[in-house]
Amino acid sequence: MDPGPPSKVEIIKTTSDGLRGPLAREVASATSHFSEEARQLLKFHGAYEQDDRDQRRARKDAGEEPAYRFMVRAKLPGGAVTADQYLAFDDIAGRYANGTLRVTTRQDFQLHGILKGDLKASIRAMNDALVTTLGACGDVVRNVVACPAPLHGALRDEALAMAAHLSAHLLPRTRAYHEIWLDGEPVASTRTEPEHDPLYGTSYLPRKFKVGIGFPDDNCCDVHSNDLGFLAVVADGRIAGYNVLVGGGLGATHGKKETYPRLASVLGFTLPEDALSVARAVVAVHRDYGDRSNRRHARLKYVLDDRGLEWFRGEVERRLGRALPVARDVVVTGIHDHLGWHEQGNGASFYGVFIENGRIRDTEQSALRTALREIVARVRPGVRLTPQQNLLLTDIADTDRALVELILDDHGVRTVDRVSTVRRWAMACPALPTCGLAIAESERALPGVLDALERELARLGLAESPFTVRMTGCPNGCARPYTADIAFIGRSADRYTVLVGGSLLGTRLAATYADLVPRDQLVQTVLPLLERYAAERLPGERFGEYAHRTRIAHDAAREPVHTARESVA
Ligand code: SRM
Ligand code: SF4
Repeated sequence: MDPGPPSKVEIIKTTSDGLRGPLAREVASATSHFSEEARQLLKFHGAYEQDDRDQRRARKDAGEEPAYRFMVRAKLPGGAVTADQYLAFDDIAGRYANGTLRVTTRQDFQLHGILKGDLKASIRAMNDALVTTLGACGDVVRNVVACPAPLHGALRDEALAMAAHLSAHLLPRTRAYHEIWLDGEPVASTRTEPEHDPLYGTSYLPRKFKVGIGFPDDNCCDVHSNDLGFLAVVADGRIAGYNVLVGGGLGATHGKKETYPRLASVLGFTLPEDALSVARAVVAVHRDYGDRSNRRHARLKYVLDDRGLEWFRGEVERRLGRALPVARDVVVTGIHDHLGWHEQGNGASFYGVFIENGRIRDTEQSALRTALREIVARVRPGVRLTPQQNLLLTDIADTDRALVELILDDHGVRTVDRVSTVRRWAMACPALPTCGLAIAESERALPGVLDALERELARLGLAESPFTVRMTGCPNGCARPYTADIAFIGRSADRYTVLVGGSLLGTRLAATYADLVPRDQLVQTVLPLLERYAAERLPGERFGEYAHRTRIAHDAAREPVHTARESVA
């Protein structure tokens, strides 16, 4: 295979001297934005240069430069933060960002609207709270997702500990981050030896790399959407090991068949203590064989499809120096969103707060951000972010339950019993006005679409049926629309491609049903399907399964990963 010339980003990485490039100088300069080289390197440090797209046209017409703003993403393995860390994020959001906190689909916090002059102070303040942004973006291993619910038994704790362990050991080794943001040793000049990074070398990975840990009875992490997934094999109440899944990824480009969403394939099995070495081996195969010429073809899924699963297993085993045990017979059967009250088993409870599209903010209707700040300051719970963009308040003593409810109620926060089933399971990516890649609205549009959908579902007697509606402003798939029961994917300004037939469990891809649908006709477009579903569904059959079984979509939905007995809570 002719590898082709290295892409521009490859050259920037290799010549960056461990992700330094011109960053330190440009951070210190009084400009509103960065050069292309610094902008690319900035991502590895957890920040994106954006501009306020609502202002773009007017500023251009007025001959002004774009309204540059920065997004900073903190890397939070398993979505776990302490009360103090939560309060620090809340403070940074108010002090330097746009006054909102965004829970991401990978259990991170994102802050939007930061001015370049405040970037260093923001990142520093996160580090003061013992949180890093290093590797939250860029061509490295991203945040490791794991079920955040502190349920009975030690299973979840084990998975969470593994997420933290993998994350810490798969970070880039460079000291550039400390030098640039935390005023560590001076940049480059005093170093005589280049830093050695045995995993990432000097060119890092060809593309982002995502790791997830899932449970068969609770795939809240959509483990099959990750480049590397660990699906727990539970025996005698403990995690006996993990099935290793490789090559998941959802990004696609409209009209380009050579890019596509893909669910991960089963590679083998690992004991928990060997998971890190397996992860290193899989990452190394991506590093060595990923496409460094064409970034659209650079994810691990394309290495796998171009070269085959057997070849891939051989490469992983060669790096491990041993054969990978055969995968155990495990299927995904359930998913939970962990909302509402749940016993933790130690005299404490946790409460899952519904956060619409992950955006924590105060509005006229609900002072969600203030309520959470007050609860965290007074009750001092643990805080966990979920891969469904929600937030769990953990370790709440029984005596504090009433106080938590009172504070939420006083601030007009909708408790989960007052949120419709369809809204509870829905997700949207940020899209406009922050995302530079958005071609249509998403986070700002989905609530209105759901208002209309809720009315129809109630009329059809489907108000209690759980299924996922996911919207994105472009085909990159940030809210994981390709595994949704119903997906609206931005196609052009205010028009969407409609997909149906995915699975709430994340084990089946949806297929295209309609294209270029205007936003105000989205509900009308899926309505005939919902009517048929209401009339023809089998007992217990969910919408995605029905759509898949009856092949109502144009391109027949791809085969599921597993035929599963499904349970939802
Ligand atoms: Fe994403 C790029 C937001 C999860 C696939 N994603 C972006 C950027 C950074 C836009 C950019 O490159 O300029 C978005 C920033 C928007 C903003 O204003 O905040 C963005 N992605 C998000 C978040 C915040 C969406 C959300 O609603 O929470 C999620 C942050 C996760 C995190 O904390 O790390 C987010 N992105 C995902 C997921 C879902 C997942 O990982 O579970 C996917 C699909 C899975 C996958 O990676 O295949 C995803 N994002 C992409 C892609 C397509 C990658 C590809 O292989 O083609 C891009 C574009 C790119 O990388 O070039 C992208
Ligand atoms: Fe931006 Fe597209 Fe991701 Fe939405 S799906 S956040 S529009 S890149």
